[in-house]
Amino acid sequence: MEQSPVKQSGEVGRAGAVRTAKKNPSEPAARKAPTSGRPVLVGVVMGSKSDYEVLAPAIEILEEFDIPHEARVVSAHRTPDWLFEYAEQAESRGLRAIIAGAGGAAHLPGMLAAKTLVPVLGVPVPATMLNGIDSLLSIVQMPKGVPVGTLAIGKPGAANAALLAAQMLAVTDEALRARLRAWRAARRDEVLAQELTGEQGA
Ligand code: RP5
Repeated sequence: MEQSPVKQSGEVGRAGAVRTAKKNPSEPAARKAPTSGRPVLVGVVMGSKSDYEVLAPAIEILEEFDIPHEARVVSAHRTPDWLFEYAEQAESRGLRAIIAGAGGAAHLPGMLAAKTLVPVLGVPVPATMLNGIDSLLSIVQMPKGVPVGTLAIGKPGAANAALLAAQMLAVTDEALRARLRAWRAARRDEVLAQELTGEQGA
């Protein structure tokens, strides 16, 4: 069995128990401690630390909506045992959604989905010469029976994955629903306030 990179980061053990020790608070994974000791509801996992920048908008949205979450590196092809463990424990740990981003062949979302009934939202990461088209096709083309909700390539997809997770949670959370309504209204108002200048408005 391979060692969990998350365990190595000093944040979470293989059993999924949250640890407080952090080797380096500036590390992306270390910054993503579960909020206020509340149970984690959304897991954000990525195939490599190099995917973090693309997944960051998902984390920012979850923080904005005050949704307890965690961020973990889980590689389908380099840490398959850790992937199985994460997926197998997701339901008992109380996760309500998993956002999974990966580049290249991007089998992480599909493999997670194969091992848990917790809904998996896949984010294709542009990490190769194919700029995420490879990951998009890999994630979206799950055979019938094991669905992965697939979002757009890159940061917009990551943000939308978090918004979708929030909307899923809002089905049973009126306060969160109100925050989502307010967020949408703010986006509407931003657009209504936009004015074209000079030749743009001709
Ligand atoms: C995938 O390979 C990861 O999701 C990442 O997008 C890509 C490259 O990984 P690194 O070589 O940067 O670790 O598994």
